[in-house]
Amino acid sequence: MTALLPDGHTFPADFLWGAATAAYQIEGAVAADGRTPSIWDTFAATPGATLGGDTGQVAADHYHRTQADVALMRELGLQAYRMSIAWARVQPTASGEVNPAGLAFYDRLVDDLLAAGIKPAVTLYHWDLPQWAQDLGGWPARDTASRFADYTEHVVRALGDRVHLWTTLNEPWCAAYLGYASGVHAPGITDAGAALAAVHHLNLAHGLAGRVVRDVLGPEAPLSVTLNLHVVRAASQQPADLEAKARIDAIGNEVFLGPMLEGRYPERVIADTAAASDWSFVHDGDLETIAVPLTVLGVNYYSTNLVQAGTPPVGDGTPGPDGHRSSEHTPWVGADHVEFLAQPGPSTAMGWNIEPQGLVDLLTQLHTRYPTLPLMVTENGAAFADEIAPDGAVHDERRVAYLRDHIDAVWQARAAGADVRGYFLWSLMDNFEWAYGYDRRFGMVYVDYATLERTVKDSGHWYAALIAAQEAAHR
Ligand code: IFM
Repeated sequence: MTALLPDGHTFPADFLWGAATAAYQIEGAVAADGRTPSIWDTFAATPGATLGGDTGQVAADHYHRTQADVALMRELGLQAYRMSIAWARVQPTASGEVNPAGLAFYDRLVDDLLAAGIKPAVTLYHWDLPQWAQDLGGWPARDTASRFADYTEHVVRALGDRVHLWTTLNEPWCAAYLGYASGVHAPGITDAGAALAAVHHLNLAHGLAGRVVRDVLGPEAPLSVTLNLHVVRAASQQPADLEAKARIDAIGNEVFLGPMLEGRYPERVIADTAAASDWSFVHDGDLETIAVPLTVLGVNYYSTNLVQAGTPPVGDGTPGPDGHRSSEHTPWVGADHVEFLAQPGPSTAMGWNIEPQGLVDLLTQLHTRYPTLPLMVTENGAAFADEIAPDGAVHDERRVAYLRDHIDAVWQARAAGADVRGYFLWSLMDNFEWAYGYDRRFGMVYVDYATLERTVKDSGHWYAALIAAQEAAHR
């Protein structure tokens, strides 16, 4: 087996080792026990929206296999599991009435996890907005933030202090810009002004929901948000290329970090996007609400971006798969005259370049900027075209190498002073990779979509061995 980590690269005893998934990507059972459609059910049913027309109808059928999946997590030695809740299971209609069967599913799952010695880390929103909420205006509508806070209150009261970490949103960048600007994600809208309103209302939803978590569970309740911060590099030190980098930083990162951690929208975000919006959706008091103090900042990292001054970008900045509908619209609102460059070196099946140093840079820079804010890697992983080998195993050595190098990057960031408290591998199992359907496999557990049988890949065995070795180092 591939070496675990370089000798002596030991993490502290309380460093949290976990894996992550999201409701729509694994659960299936889209009409079970009172659940109603989310925007992803509607979007995936739209011809051409996802690769191969794939939908989350069955996904990995986790809804019907939770006990076996939790047993598998235990076998792997996971200390924590990051999951998300499907809002449309909890509040299936616009009345906001709670569906007890929907909540009961998560109640049992949390209990099963705890019984297996696994800490539940719960994300309240991982992109599956109820369709009814979209019909009322979706994230561009202010009321969606209040509705999210109401939903949060029901979930937090039900699961309470059994949850190790509450995360309000996963990657609001994707929800806002891929959902409402480039339209490659649900609900498939292409309206730059709507995307900016969505950004603000997602930020507001984070603040309102975070305050609900604290109101219900107390001021020390563990609270986070997960951001897919972009590591952006300029192709040269020429002023025009540096300006291109600053624009992507602003619209990709600062538009969330600013309000959430500093209680302000940077002036350049407003200025750069003036052609699309006057930002009149920001009301007095919103920024104070959004800047709810966090226990830890969740960081998702996969790759880096290289930009230069040039023609406006199209699509989502990554190569689209053959035959997949590629958007003519850019998610990079206000970033005209920025060009994304292909990067040399190896990449994953997503076309994303493999660069562990980007994770070191991201974590150390965040620590320098927010020295008292602990960090958690809430997603990191790689898609490759895995297959079951004749010996019945999945020999995914490129994923093993990716994980080893990135986990060691976390170690290096810690050694440089960054206060990183945990690492969640994306993903526990192969799942519905949004617009790419089932064509991209991120799991450390292989899912045979015909039989739904699970097979632990070599990367899963490697990760289990790593966790065991890290634990043993503290005995
Ligand atoms: O599958 C997604 C996940 O839902 C959010 N972060 C990135 C992953 C890989 O694309």
